[in-house]
Amino acid sequence: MMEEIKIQGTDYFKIAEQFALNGKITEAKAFGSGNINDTYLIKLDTVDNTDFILQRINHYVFPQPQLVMQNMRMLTEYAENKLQNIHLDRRWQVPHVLLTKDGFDHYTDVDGSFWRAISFIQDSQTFDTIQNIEHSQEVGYALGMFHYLIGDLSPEKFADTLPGFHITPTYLQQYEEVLPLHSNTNLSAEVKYCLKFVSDRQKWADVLENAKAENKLPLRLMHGDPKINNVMFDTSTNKAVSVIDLDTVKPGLIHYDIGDCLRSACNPAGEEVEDWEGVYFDTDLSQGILQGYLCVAKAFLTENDYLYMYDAIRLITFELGLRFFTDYLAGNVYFKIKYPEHNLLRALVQFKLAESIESQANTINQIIADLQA
Ligand code: GN1
Ligand code: MG
Repeated sequence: MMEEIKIQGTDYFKIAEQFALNGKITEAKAFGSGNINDTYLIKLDTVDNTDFILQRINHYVFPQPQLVMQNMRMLTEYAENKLQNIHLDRRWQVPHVLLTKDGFDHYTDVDGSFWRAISFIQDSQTFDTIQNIEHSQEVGYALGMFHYLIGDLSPEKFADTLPGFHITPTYLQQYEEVLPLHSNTNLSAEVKYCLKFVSDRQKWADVLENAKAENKLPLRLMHGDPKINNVMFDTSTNKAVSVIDLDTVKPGLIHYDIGDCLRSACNPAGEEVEDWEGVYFDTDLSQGILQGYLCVAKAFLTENDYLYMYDAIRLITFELGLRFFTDYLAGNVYFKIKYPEHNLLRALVQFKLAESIESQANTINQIIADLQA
């Protein structure tokens, strides 16, 4: 293979050209609302749907981005193949990894930044908040399809690209490491609320890890980040057509996915809302999502999988609040922020949501039991 040519990293248009094998770039713009990577939409002058998403991978979060690409390629190639061999009476697409002119699945610029490109799912869009019940059923269906398409892949073949990801006890350890930095400062009422929120739930936070250790929940391949805006919807039919953002695909629990999907999609206000005290978990939406999910997933779920669903929803919501709060206390080193208190506000939103989940435990458990029956 040829040696990679180096281009100045700030000029993403030039970097995009490395992946634009089929045409000339007509438009390149910042895209989406990711908290970690830098994302751009690149449009080409072709008629055969070759627009793509260009991303600069955050090295702090993903220390070995080449392994992220390895996982992504294994997953997308497998899922695409499986899709070709089943009969599906609706549109479904798997994003695919683009290669550079020199045949690499990434491009490293002179600053050492790691860039990669993925096909854009044409005529589709994402939503940051759920629109209605039909929408929730489609989000659930999308997660089900995702799990179904990769269900036969052995998780051991995939690299652990993000050690500790969704291991709540590990996040608690990190939290405890940054806490002493703040013991002498004047604490606001919001920070005190968060501190108490975490300490009241500390003992329960290993619920999924214990279930995994006791072999009640098997290690499976997971998406890792199936939040609402990672599901693409066909712009004309309003049906889900793809699940995107495959950076966090790695061995884990499907419960992390179920929990993350519901904590994200059943919060009608979305996770970037100022009025955190008004945040709540909508159980009707959760019913819609689980119904859509189980249309596909019922075939491969075990009795134990249902037993831990409620815990997963509660835990991943709590965990994301804890991750935001820890990052706020640590000086905002992980999640991108727009202002210094941003991660504190995000934490409050998730904790309020977790509170709402807890107060509706009976309803949620009943929904799960009715759908399982
Ligand atoms: C991050 O970058 P983005 O928005 O796809 C984070 C997820 C969180 C999410 C919250 C690698 O995802 O775990 O749930 O923010 N990704 C990573 O919006 O930490
Ligand atoms: Mg993501």
